[in-house]
Amino acid sequence: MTRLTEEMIKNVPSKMSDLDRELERIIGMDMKEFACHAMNVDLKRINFSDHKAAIVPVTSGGGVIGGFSLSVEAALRTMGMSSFITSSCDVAGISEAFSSGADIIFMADDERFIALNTRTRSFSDNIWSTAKGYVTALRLAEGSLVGKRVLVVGAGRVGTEAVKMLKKEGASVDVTDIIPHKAEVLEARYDNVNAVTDVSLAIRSNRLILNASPGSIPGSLIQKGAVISSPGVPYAFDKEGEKNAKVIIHDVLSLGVAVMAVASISLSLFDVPASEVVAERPETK
Ligand code: 2YJ
Repeated sequence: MTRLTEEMIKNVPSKMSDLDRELERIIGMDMKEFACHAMNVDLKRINFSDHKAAIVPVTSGGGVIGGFSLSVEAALRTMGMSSFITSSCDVAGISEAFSSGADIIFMADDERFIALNTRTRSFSDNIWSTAKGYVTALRLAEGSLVGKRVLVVGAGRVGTEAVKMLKKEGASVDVTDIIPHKAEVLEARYDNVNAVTDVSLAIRSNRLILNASPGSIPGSLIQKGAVISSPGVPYAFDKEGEKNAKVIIHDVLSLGVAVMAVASISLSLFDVPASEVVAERPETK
């Protein structure tokens, strides 16, 4: 999984209202409405300020990323949640979060990023939530995905969850990866999923694209009027791609965090089963 960098997220807090406006323009909802819609929850049923979130900086692996906790906090505050960053990292930070009465604890290492609901002792995760958010955004931008063909670029963990969700949306799915075997595994596992070995050909042949890869996509490959939902980091598109596409939905962190928050709240408010809001573990593949 791509590790975020300070450079990638440096503008997240200051651009939060731009993201809200951009979402309004493309899909007619702000981030909070959008996350509730993705989770199939009526916005009026959640009082966001009732849910106190702690963000715990984590030093393991590549260490703390400057601005990461601040960016998560900014996304949660935009949704009206009361949120704070613990003054300590790691285990001391978790104990601080509990003793401060946090209902949800956000924490990430290099592999996993979870929103632990302290009331239910279950959590939502960023992989599942990112896939959910970007599949939902693609559907809203396109109107409906029923009977349509969607290309998933990148057969990693977000891509795999997206493939499953797109099938549930009624789409037929092409999947491509620079390591063809990864796409072929998904083709073998799921009906109506077609692995395409030639990544460029796959992109050229599809108008609806969910990009969950870290690679860049040359604009010359993108169809005029393409509708693209792109959680992949770093940002994949050049000026030509932006001109050709009708819509590119992308942000580095906030949409996934927004869906994680509503998913984690749903664990306690709506008895959502914990298994529904996490990605499958790689070892079960
Ligand atoms: O607490 C910190 O500052 C760091 N331990 C954050 C680590 C962030 N984790 C990653 O970048 C992972 N690759 C997962 C990111 C998921 C974003 N979609």
